[in-house]
This record gives sequence, C-alpha cells and structure tokens, in this order.
Amino acid sequence: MELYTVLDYERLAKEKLDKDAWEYFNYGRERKWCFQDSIEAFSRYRIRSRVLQDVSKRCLATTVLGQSIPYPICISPTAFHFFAHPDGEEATAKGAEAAGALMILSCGACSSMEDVAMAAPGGLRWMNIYPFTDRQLTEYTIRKAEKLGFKALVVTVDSPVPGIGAVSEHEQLNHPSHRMPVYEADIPSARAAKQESITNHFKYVDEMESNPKATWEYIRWIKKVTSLPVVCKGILTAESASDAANAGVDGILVSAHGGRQLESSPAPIDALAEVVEAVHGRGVEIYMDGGVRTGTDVFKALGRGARAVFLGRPILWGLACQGPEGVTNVLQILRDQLDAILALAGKT
Ligand code: HOC
Repeated sequence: MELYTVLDYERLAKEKLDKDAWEYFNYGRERKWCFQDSIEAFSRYRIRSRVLQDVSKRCLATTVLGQSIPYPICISPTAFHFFAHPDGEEATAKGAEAAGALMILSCGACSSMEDVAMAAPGGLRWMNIYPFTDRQLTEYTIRKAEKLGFKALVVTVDSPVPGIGAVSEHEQLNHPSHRMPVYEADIPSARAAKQESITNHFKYVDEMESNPKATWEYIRWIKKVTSLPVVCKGILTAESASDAANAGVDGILVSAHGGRQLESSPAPIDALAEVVEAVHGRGVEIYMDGGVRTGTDVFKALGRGARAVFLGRPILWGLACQGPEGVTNVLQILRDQLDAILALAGKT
C-alpha cells in the first residue's frame, strides 16, 4: 500500500495492529461525539486566500517556550507505544529526532525516560505528568525530567476520575510492560504498585492518572518545585484558561484527550479561539491537539491562534506501519502539506 497521506497510515495501521491495540488507540468516550467532532469540526472552517502575493519564500520555523523548531507540528503524549512497535517510545523518539520535531513523552510510556533520552540524544522533549495523588511520585518524575534534559513539563489536567477504565471490551488487553517511568520510581507508592500483580492495564491507568482532589494549588506547587516551564494539557474553555494563567503556567495545550475523557467536550479547534482570547497578553503560549489529519487542519489551528499543533494517533499509526521512519514520514507529510497550503492561502 502506498502511504501518501496520514489517512493512508491510519488504514494500514488498522490492518497491522492487533485488534486490542487498535481498539485501545482508537478508543473514544461513550458515543464518540467528541472523538468524531474533533476531526469533523475542521470541515466547518474555510480558508480565505489572498491571491497574487509573492509566496516564493515561505518559512515554517517557530519557537515553543524559547526552543526553536523547524515547523509547528509536534508530538502529543500518548501511552503504551509498545503496542505499536517493539521498541516503544524509543522508536518514536528516534523518528521525532530525525524529523526535528518536539516530542512530549507520556508518563504512560513503556520505555523509561533514560532509554528514550539515550535513544535520541539530539531530540527536543517535554515530559508529561499528571497531578498524581502521591506528590513524591510527581517530584521524582520532575527531577528525572530535569536531569535528563527535558525542556518543559506538560501536566494533563482533564482526568480527575478514570477515563478509559469503564470499557469492558478492553479488559483483556494486558499491560505491556513494567518499564514505565512511574513504576521505576523508588518510592513507596510505586514500589507497592510494582509488587501488585497487575493484569489489566486499564485498571493500572485508572489508578495512576486520576486524582479527584487536585486543584490549581497543585499547579502552583509544581511551579514552585521546578524551574522548568509548565504547560497545562486538557483545557477547552476561557474560564479554565484564565485559571491556568492565574496559576502561572507558561503554556496551554488545548486538548480533549483524543475524545477519551468527556464525551460532550467541544472539539479543540472550536475551543481554541476562546482560550487564546482569555489569556491574550498574559505571556502564555497556546498549542492545540485533536483531530489533525492534514496540513489544512494544521493551517486552520494556526489561523485560530495556536502557536503549534500536536499529533496523537497519527504518530501511533506511523509507528505501527513503519517504526521510526513512519513517525518521521507522518510529520513530514503534514509539514509539506502545510507548506503548500500556506502558498495557496497567500501566506508566507
Ligand atoms: C500514568 C498513566 O490517558 C489514555 C491515557 C493513558 C495515560 C496513562 C498514564 O489512554 O487516554
């Protein structure tokens, strides 16, 4: 099968992945409204081109939190890459490095932070955490991120209660590995988790990621214990964006968690403008993930105020189809499409 577009990668990944892995990656909450709408919402926006501009020299380069990137397309945190490739996130990191793309490493990764850092020493990376109930675990992960050269922390804030655990048909999908960052922590909660025999990874995910007691105080505390910039992931409204700015965050990743948390969340592309407006002039960078499948989608997200766009499932499809090379190819396909759309829209 020829792989020219991200949707080609999706089709082939569906064939290649085992059924459970596909179901896990493709999961969307309940009736999948948010999952579907995150993709379809892009079709409601039109591009008004301005013709006969000199668009011969175009530049896609930008910066995120002071770091230069060659184009504004990056990798969102997704868990368990081992389901897509035997080398897990090490393979993804290699593909990202080759493409010059920023990668956010999920704290639900199968590869350790050390192994990822070693696999792609030249790559730009941010580390994902949750407001874990055990703050020792959070601080442990932060210190490791600092030591290993991760340039920012991305705190997922949309999971006060379990998201995917209620899905009974996934219950047989076993946890792929015990090599995850949180398992490796030499602190009591992680040691206890490691000793438990965990056969159902959804149960594990639920236990680790949800903390119904977390408030913005948690983010203020993270800001105090580290000098790394902090990005909040999972914000979709002006009110939460404003709370985030008040808590001192450096960035907001507008995201609906791939439609896996709240079924009736707005599509990220729809939510973007109100978030941008809410924190305008407050020094907070805004990014977006959710439903991006073409360079046109990237262009629309940038047009509505995102500084960069992040990819979740498309990266997993690239990884499943061709390993690191597939990750690189998916990023480059979108980069090239974006470049062409810029010209067609009359922008440089
Ligand atoms: C600490 C475990 O939220 C999903 C993710 C999984 C995150 C795992 C984090 O599958 O939607």
